[in-house]
Amino acid sequence: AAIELSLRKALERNELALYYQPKVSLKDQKVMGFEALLRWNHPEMGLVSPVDFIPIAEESGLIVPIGSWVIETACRQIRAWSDAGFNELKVAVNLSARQTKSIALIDDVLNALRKSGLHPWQLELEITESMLMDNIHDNMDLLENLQAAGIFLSIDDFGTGYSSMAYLKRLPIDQLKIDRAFIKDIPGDGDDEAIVSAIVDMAHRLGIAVVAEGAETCEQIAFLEAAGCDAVQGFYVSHPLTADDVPQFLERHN
Ligand code: G
Ligand code: G
Ligand code: MN
Ligand code: NA
Repeated sequence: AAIELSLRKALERNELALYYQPKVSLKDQKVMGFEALLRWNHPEMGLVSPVDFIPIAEESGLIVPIGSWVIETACRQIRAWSDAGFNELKVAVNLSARQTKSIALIDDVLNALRKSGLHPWQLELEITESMLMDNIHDNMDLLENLQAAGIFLSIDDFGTGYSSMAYLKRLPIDQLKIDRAFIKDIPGDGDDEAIVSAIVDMAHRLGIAVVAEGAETCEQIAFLEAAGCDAVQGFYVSHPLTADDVPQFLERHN
């Protein structure tokens, strides 16, 4: 299709960009790092959401070179901010299903770390709960290899994808990101409050950190803090920022 053809050209034409959404610790308000979010600046269509082009990239296999560009660009960018004197920040990159099945992934990750000089723990990889459970045996091996390399591993959109407690116990996971569906009606919805509190307690007992996604209000932040959640990401703290806007954000928030 025409869109696939123009996506194929997008990388070489410099039409892809990363936005960065901050993640803030609830313990001390410190900026821990950013989630890198891919955007396509199409010459005619304008800004295209990943929701619309990631499926095409997956289907066509273009996600492998694009994903590799995302990992390398995110690592270089975080390294540049560290060199500029900001704290040692983490950067989180979203993986797609096709990437987790690609043998190139580990090499891409190790190359990006080597070229940028980032510490492995500064790179966080996010894999959605449903993607993880879809192919749990292969993913278990992949996560074990990534963990052995020192990479920080998160389960994205947690709570929407049927993971069994048995796997949660065995998976080499550092962090859960609670899906924003559970955050949007707290405080107030007693069921969601119970679910969020229970996820936090369970994760902590397993030695796993917890981030809440999609926090938009001061009341949500207060609830999450009281529930013992480690960190938040969401419009309340900041929308995803262009790389140019990040240094100013960091100056104001640390
Ligand atoms: O940033 P936004 O809300 O538009 O993102 C929409 C979806 O696209 C989210 O599910 C997010 O995880 C996904 N996404 C954003 N950037 C990337 C990326 O670099 N790779 C993959 N695979 N998914 C991404
Ligand atoms: O699926 P994933 O969790 O990776 O999706 C990340 C996407 O969620 C980002 O693209 C971002 O645009 C969106 N997002 C981030 N914070 C908020 C928020 O507070 N509210 C809503 N509705 N969306 C958010
Ligand atoms: Mn994510
Ligand atoms: Na995601």
